[in-house]
Amino acid sequence: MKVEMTNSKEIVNPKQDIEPDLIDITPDEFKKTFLDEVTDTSARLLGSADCDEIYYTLCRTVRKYIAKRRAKTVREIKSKNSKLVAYLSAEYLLGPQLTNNLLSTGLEYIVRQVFEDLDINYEKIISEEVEPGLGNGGLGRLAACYIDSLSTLSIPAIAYGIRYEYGIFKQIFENGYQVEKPDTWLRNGNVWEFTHPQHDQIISFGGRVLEKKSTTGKTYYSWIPDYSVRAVPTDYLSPGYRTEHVNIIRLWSARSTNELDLGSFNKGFFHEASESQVKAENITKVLYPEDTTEQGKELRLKQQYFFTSASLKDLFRRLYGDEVDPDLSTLPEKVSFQLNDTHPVVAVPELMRILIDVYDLDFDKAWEITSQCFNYTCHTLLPEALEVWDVELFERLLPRHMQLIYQINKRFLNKMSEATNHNILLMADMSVIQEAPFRGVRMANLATIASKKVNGVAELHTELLKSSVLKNFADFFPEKFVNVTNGITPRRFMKVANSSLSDLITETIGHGWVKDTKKLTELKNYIDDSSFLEKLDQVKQDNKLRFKSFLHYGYQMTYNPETLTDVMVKRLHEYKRQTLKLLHIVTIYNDYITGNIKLEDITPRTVIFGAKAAPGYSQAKEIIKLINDVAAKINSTPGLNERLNVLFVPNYNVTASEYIIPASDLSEQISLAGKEASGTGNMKFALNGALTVGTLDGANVEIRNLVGDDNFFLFGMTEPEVHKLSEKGYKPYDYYESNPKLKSSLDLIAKGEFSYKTDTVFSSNAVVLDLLANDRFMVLADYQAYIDIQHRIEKEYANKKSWTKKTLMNIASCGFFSSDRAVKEYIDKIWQAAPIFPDWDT
Ligand code: 26Q
Repeated sequence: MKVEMTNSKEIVNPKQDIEPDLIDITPDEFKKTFLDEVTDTSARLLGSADCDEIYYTLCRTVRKYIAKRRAKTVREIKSKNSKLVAYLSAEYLLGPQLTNNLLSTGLEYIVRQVFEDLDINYEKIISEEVEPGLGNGGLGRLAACYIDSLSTLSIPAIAYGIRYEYGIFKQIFENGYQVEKPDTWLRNGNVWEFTHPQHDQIISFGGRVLEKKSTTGKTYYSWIPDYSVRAVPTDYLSPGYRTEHVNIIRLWSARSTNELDLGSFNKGFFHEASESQVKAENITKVLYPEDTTEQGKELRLKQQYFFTSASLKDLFRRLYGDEVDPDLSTLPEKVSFQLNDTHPVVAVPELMRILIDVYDLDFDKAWEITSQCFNYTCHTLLPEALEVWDVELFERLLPRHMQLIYQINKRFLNKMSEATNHNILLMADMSVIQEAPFRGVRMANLATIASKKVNGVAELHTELLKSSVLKNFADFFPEKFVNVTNGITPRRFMKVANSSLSDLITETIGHGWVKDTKKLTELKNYIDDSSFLEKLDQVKQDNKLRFKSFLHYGYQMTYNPETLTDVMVKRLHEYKRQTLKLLHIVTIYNDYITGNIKLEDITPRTVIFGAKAAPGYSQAKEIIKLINDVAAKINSTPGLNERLNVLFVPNYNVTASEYIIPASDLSEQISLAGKEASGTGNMKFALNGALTVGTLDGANVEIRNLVGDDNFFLFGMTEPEVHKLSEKGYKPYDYYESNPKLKSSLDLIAKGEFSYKTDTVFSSNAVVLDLLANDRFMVLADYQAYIDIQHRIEKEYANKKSWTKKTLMNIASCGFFSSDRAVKEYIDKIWQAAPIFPDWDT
């Protein structure tokens, strides 16, 4: 049915009565702008434009509205002289831009109408987008959620980062093995970018430092670098939801400072002619696909310095322009820098260098300012994941910064010496410089010393930080440490990803929940309302059908939407324990083939995996291979495959998450207690009505507290129990010997049951041997508890109505996990920034 085009604004949005739009445009007006733009960008009429061109044109049209709002925001920020939040992060996992921008502007309904009228398939056009995968996982996605909330809350902010030419690799499977393909996300250009070459910055490396005396006798230092590169900024606009406010994500690309060497070129030395360009551009060529520290990679340190130095200089340009002698003592009132983990911590000595060497401040004054400007978010608990840079490398690349770090450390240690009565052990632990196993710069210590506030990302994590990794710092500077439990944006992970659920919620309690998720608790009033519960079921079913076609068209995978959809999607890491899920699957298989369980007693279930392994993490890659092998066997076992299926969706990313999460019944959050700092997937699932099976780890603890014990499937050891067991000496083999089911499942894997080709037996062995000999993350110790809880889950799932009620309780109780709440906590506890459009308390 065609929608009538009209000039009347009242019927623009069929849901206008419940969800008012900000946008001041009629479908006819939009249609005209759009059609003009088609011709303008493709020199064609609509009829002969292909999908790609239509996608591009639509983006260009939408972008205009956001650009206008951005211009207004800039004017507002300037006139109010507001404090700025500068978020420094090496990663941003932004996800597709078009859907989010349509939502934020309120244009979505108009576009749907206009497209229907023009006979254009909206869904098809939307799916044209290649997402910018400029991050590895949780930390990068968190940064993207926070910038969305900062915009929605009208907080002036700039998110600084790197415009990697190749983002996180594209994962494909060959013979069950992970194969990495380059992510060519920029191949067709990117329509959302605003590049500002006029705001470039020169970034230097290497060389030496000269000590000089001024005419007044003052010693000063002059850094004579070896070489420099150009940093060119490209902005992505981040529009707030239903507000005029638009922040930017400013990503830096490296370019050569030299033009092509025409002399060499004319002599026919083509390679030499462009050598300096190639060398410079290498800096922002690829995202490191590791999500734990890869020690000692020079290029990685270059990336870190490159983007933080460019960002600081950009900020000085904005704040002080060409002022010769600005009042720098008020810098902490003008800006707060948030360090997203230790990756941008080299910004600390860089700010010191700017203040001392460029603006001629003395060291103490510079330190007073610097230590008021920075704050540090820690995202890990694994001591081996803390970044430590080789002193020799640091000195070679950034000699002046190394000098400043020594000076910072010396003053700090002098103070500590006094405070601790020269306790050498304590000082060695807190020193920025480690002596063994190699001389290194400990970035977490530097960050902690330099920051006004240090935060963990979930309650348990912050407590463990204070009692383990950063214990001595927390003992001496307790006021520094705060907790801010992570959050996720309800715009992308509910409104965009799950429009059926969002519409049902809005119909039921009004639209206010999108900006104030506390309102979701009102849904609890419907716990006994059968018609509401039926609708909630229907939403899940619709989402499962949507997921089914995603799997079918995208991956040629068959999925039965009538099954318990059991999902584990996250990076592949031993501590996250994908192998525990695997052992559960193998146990069901084993029970089936040995006749321990009848087919009709098996709960129909589809297990969905999604996980990328760092290319250099061989054990993780063996686990991927084993999951694929087990999946292949299960899916081809007659009888069993009518009840149990295992689907490993390749290349899990934000786009895929938007299909997978809304279709899930069960969310697997099964890390060893004390290892997952927070998790954010866990929040996305709960807010979309999946129930969690989880350990008391990271933010699971808080999810469980909010949803209640009855609505959360808890299992496994607690962190203190884990601690005790490792003190006592953990012996995985004892669990193997004493548990026949566990033993036979592991034996089955080891004997090659799932290795359909002899050359793949290795993966089975690698995984089993490690579990028996080391099992660093105590999979075997939690095995029985996990099997038991899965039995309980099956029983509970059989009672549809009670399951749906639990679903409702999860959605209604998890409003706390909105990134708006998290960002407000950062504002109150850490940044002391204020909104510029005054409507943020709605
Ligand atoms: C560091 C140095 C060299 C190369 C790579 C890295 C690197 C890159 C990415 C180290 C770590 C990361 C990413 C870490 C990460 O995503 N951590 C997750 O952060 C989430 C947001 O706070 C938490 O919810 C997760 O618990 C945590 O694992």
